[in-house]
Parts: sequence; structure tokens; C-alpha cells
Amino acid sequence: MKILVINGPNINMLGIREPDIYGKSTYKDLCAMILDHCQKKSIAVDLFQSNHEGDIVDEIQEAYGEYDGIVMNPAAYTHTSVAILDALKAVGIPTVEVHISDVSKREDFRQISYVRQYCELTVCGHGFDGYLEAIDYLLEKYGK
Ligand code: CA2
Repeated sequence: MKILVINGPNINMLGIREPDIYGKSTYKDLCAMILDHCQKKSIAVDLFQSNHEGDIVDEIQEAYGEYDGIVMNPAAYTHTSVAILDALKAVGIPTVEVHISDVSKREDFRQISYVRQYCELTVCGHGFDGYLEAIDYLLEKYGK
């Protein structure tokens, strides 16, 4: 079982500002938490973060045939990117959408998610734990 975790723009800036929305922990802390969880569950994981939509599309395309699942926080591209939705549909890998904050209680422009149409599950507002819940969903799906 091999999972790819993709984070979109500015997720690498976590902990620097807006701690009331995203908490005080950093992207490095998030990566350590995910790696530790996957090690405990004996699954392979790769982590990818980019500020560039096309690079995220490339990463999803390259995941084809390589990964059993994707956990993805597309960040601001959630609300704008048909290209990321199309890439997910093209590779057909089971995907879970994660948001650290509860986007349902935020601005109107955050109520749209293009990727949600493809994702099997959306986890919102559970902070960093949301990523672990997404991984556990994929584990259960594969009966692990
Ligand atoms: O809640 C989430 O996980 C989001 O995907 C985070 C995105 C935001 O655009 C989405 O609407 C919801 C933002 C990522 C990080 O943004 C920062 C803002 C200030 C300081 C540090 C990071």
C-alpha cells in the first residue's frame, strides 16, 4: 500500500501567520506527523507540496500506476482548479480531500470545491488530524 500526500500553495507557510485558523504548527510538523502515522501503520508514503498548479497536475499524472491512494489539500486551488479535477479523473486513483480549517464556515469563495466532485471523502476542520483520518479511510478501503 502506497499513498501520495499532496499539498497546494502556501501550505509550506503554515505556522507563520493566521494561527487562529490554521494552528501554530508548521509544514515540517505536518510532514513528521504523517510520516510517523504511516510508519506505525506500515504503509509507504510520499509527500509533495507545490505552489504551482501545473506542477501539481504533473505530480498527479506521474502518480498513475504508482499509488493506491491520494490524500490532497489543494489549498487555494480547491476553489479554482478544473485542471486538478481533470488530472484526478484521468488517473483514477482513490482520493480524499482534506482541509485544515472548516471551509464550510468561511468566505463564500471557499464554498466551491472543484476536486470534491471526484473525491471519495472530504475531511474539513479537523486540523492536521484530518490528514491522518484521510489516510485511515484509504487503509480501511483496502482492508488494511
Ligand atoms: O483549510 C485548508 O486547509 C485550506 O485548504 C488552506 C488554504 C486555503 O486557501 C483554503 O481555502 C483552505 C490556505 C493554505 C495556507 O495559507 C496560509 C495563510 C496564511 C499563513 C500561512 C498559510
